[in-house]
Amino acid sequence: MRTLVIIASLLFTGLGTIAAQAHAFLDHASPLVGSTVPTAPHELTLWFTQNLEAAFSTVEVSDSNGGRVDQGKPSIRGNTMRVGLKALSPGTYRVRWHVLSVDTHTTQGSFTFHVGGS
Ligand SMILES: [Cu+2]
Repeated sequence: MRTLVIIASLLFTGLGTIAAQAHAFLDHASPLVGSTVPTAPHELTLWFTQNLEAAFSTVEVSDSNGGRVDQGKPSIRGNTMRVGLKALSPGTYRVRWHVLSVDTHTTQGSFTFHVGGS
């Protein structure tokens, strides 16, 4: 009987570990990751797999020269992060995000999107 209890508690510990590994990863973005958009977007939106802690979650968008083209502080609501964009000329832009999810884990990543020319 005691053995059973120990096995059961090990199983629960194992499950807890698996659940805690579900960090906030990027689910999808607008503009889409790696996409080419015909017209310059006025806003970048990121959707994550978990809710975010707004105070510790940031995003930066930069042009091919490394200049910031985002409007600064993102607005965060639940699992969604939005930031306004300056007027973008045709070119490639890099998005770098760094977030703290409500399970207290930090994750980060980056991707590019392209604004097409005429
Ligand atoms: Cu996590």
